[in-house]
Amino acid sequence: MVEDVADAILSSRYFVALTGAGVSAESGIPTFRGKDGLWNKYRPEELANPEAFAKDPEKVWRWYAWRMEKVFSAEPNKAHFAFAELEKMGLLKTLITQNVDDLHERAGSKNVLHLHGSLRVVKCTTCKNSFEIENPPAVPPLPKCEKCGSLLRPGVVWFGEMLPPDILERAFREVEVADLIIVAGTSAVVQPAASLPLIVKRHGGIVIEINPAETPLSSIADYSLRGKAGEVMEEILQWIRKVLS
Ligand code: BJW
Ligand code: ZN
Repeated sequence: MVEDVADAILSSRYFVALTGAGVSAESGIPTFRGKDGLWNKYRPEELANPEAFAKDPEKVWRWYAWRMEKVFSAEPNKAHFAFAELEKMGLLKTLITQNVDDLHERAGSKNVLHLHGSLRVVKCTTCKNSFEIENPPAVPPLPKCEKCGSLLRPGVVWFGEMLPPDILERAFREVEVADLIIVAGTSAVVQPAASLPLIVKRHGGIVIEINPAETPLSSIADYSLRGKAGEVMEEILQWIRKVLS
C-alpha cells in the first residue's frame, strides 16, 4: 500500500496536503478529539468560541497561555520533516494546515496556509493591532493592547468565526488544481477544512488519508493508511527516495 501511495505521489502533477492536530500528536501536543484527544479537561467547543471569551476571558486566556507554553516548547516530528522534504523535492506544492502551532515551518516547510490562525499571533479585540509573540503572556492580568488599551485575544479562528478570507481562497484554489491530496491527522469534521479533500476527489484526484482511526473521509479515500503520521510519512518518504535514487 505504501509503495502504491509513493508511486501515486511520483506520478502526480500537483500534490497538496491537508494536516490536522494528529500530525503534531507525536510532538507531544494533544489532539482535540479522538483517543487521547482533549486539551486539559476541556472540549474545544467549550473554550474555542467567542461567547466563552466574552463570558470569561480570563479562563479562556489561561487555557491559551498554557497551550502556548506547551506548543512553543514542542519540537517538530518525523511527519513535519517528511512534508518539508517532499516540498523541497518539488513534489508537495502547498501544505494546508488546520494547526495553530508552527511546527511545519520549524521543520522547514515554506508554502504553508494556516486556516485556523496561529498561537504565535495575538490581536486586539477593538483596533487592527496584531503582532507575533515569543512567549505566552502571563495571565492574570488580562493582556491589553498597547495602542488602544482594549483586551487582546489569541490570533486563532474560533467556532462561528470566518476563516481568514485570503487564506481560505488560496486553499480552495489549491484543491481545485490538485490531482492528489494527503489528508493527515484530522478527524475531518470541522468545516470548511473538511470539505477541501472532497473537491480534489470531485475533480478525479486521488485522496490519501493517514490516520490511526476511521474518519468521515475514509469512505471516499482512495488509500487509507492506518497509522501514526510520523511513521507512515517516513515510510512513504523512504520509498520515494528509493525510487529516485
Ligand atoms: C493521528 C495521530 C497520529 C491522532 N498521526 N493521526 C457546515 C456544517 C456544519 C457546521 C458548520 C458548517 N460550516 C461551518 C460550520 C460550523 C463550524 C463547524 O465545522 N462545526 C462542526 C464541528 C460541526 N465551523 C466553523 O465555525 C468555522 N467557521 C466558519 O465556517 O465560518 C463561517 C460560518 C460561521 C458560522 C456558521 C456557518 C458558517 C471555524 C472553525 C474554527 C475551528 N477552530 C478550532 C480551534 C482553533 C483555535 C485553537 O486551537 O484553540 O480549530 S476547533 C479545532 O478543530 C481546531 C482544529 O484546527 C480543528 C480541527 O481539528 P483536527 O485538526 O481535525 O483535530 P482533531 O483532534 O479533531 O482530530 C485529530 C485526528 O488525529 C483524529 O482523527 C485522530 O485519530 C488523529 N490522530 N494521533 C495521525 N499520531
Ligand atoms: Zn487595540
